[in-house]
Amino acid sequence: MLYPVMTSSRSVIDLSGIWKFKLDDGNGLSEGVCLHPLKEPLNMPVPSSYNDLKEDVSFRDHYGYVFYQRKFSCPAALYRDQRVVLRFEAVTHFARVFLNGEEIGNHLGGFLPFEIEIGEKLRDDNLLTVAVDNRINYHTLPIGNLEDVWGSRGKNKSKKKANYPNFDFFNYCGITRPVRLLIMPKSYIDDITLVPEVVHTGEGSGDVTLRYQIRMGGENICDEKSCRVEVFDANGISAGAGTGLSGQIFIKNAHLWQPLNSYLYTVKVTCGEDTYELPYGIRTVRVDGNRFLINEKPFYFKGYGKHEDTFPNGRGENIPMYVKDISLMKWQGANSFRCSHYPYSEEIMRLADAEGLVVIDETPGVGINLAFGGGANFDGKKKVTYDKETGVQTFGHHQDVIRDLIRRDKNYACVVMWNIANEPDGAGAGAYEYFKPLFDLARAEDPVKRPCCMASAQVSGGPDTDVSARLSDVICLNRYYGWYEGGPHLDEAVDWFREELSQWQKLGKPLMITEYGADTVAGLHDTTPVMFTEEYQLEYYRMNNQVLDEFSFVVGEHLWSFADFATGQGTSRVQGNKKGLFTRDRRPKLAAHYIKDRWQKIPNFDYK
Ligand code: GCB
Repeated sequence: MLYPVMTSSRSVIDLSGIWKFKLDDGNGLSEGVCLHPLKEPLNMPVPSSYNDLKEDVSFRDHYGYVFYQRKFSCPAALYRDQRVVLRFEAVTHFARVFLNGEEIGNHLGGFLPFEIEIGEKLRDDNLLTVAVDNRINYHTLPIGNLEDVWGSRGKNKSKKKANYPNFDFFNYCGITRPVRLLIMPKSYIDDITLVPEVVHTGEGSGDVTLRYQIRMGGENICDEKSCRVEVFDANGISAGAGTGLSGQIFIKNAHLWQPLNSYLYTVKVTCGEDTYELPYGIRTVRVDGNRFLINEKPFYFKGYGKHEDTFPNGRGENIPMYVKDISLMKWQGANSFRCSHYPYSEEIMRLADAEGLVVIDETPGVGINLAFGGGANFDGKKKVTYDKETGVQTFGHHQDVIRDLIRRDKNYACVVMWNIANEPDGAGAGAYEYFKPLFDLARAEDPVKRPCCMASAQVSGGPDTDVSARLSDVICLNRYYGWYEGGPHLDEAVDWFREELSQWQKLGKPLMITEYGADTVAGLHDTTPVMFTEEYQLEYYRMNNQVLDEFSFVVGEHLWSFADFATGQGTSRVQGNKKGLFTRDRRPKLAAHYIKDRWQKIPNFDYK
């Protein structure tokens, strides 16, 4: 799915701004509120999560639908005889879209774009209403529980109908990314797939055969011969061209995209009346034995898992913060991050491509674990994650999000690996049967066959029990030795961590730590490093890093987490998760300086 850009044949009209907004009282849809102007609406920005923008817990934790509405007009001269598409970059989690009193489409899944053709339906003045459902359950990704399994541990349980996330981040919702009108020729470029074959010729250069495939959509598909694909270098000089809907272009001595040393070509496609331009980096990535190779050189991941989480946007797109975050990453000597735990805005993917940040791209497959912490079993009934009747019912939707994610992100050089899920029940009965077809799907869908992984939970055990041993190309462990496991006894946790890594080493695959961290309340200090102080976080990382450095098959360290972030309420969360190296407003904690010092000494390549 192509990102919306303006070209000589395409217009993009941004519908961002203040929309009308209303919480549903449970009857809105049946009373037809989406068909007429909303009565007594609030004002609400798009894009943004709505949760933190008005006061009161009943607003922030509202359960069910909310309604967004705006009027718009579009100059007829712009869209006459053109294809008009309404594009939503992300609506969390389920959207029903109404235009001029008619329901025109819906979409499940809160983190990927969807489009609806509206050409015939446009009038001079239009009323657009979006009903957004924030409810999560065993059918959605991420997974929600039907009762509060993480909160009160006493015998008195809330009977409230509410969202009970089976994951550790606040369930921010709404129209979180832009809404746009796209206007393009009726015969249009629907998709571009690029597959480079690279003969490496030197540091950052190679002879490249770029195979391309163009898919056209719409009416009167143009003559194949009218299709021209041209590659321009960063100075705008032509580097090669081809004709036809598929073909190959040879680029001698091409400039490769490298971590922290980005180089982007522009691929310009013209077919019939339509033109599209794609920034495109050329690089190779593969696993070889227990090494992770980028451009055939052993890469070491230094970075973080993070969240799209800022105040007061919630999960709403925050472009200045994307720029700031990447600046902080570079300040610290990081070279990579993981889109935990859902696909991020394409703005940050494009930025990572441009800035040379390496990205592990992730589906919203989080919470697929009903065995977690005993949580879901508190009522005494054993819940089995993959039970066909009582377990999660997400397999079909999981396939959809894998397809849609890869279709969206397949051409990004920054993306080097697909993470299929975060901390699923990797040792549960049925885990292999659930995940094997999903790994197969990702491998089949990706034209350049990037490695695939899952971020494994400690509760899934070691290589004998965790299905990731069989499925992942890179073993990715979320481990909390010295925090959940053995905290505060760092002197013992160090041995347990070492012992576990020795087990995984026998597999002969590369391994990276995709999460490790300790909750740290900024400003809490002590001469004795006790848990939650900045000093403890520092000692925690020192201990863990010492172990990581002992193992040559460890190809990376992603700290948890880049910055503090909002979560649901619970006895172990102090106004959110405090494992950030930075506070939520991006101030460094003590350990951030230690990590900076460490990472600046660790090269991106050939560390081990
Ligand atoms: C994890 C999860 C992450 C949590 C983290 C924590 O393993 O993947 O979503 O936030 O632990 O801090 O507990």
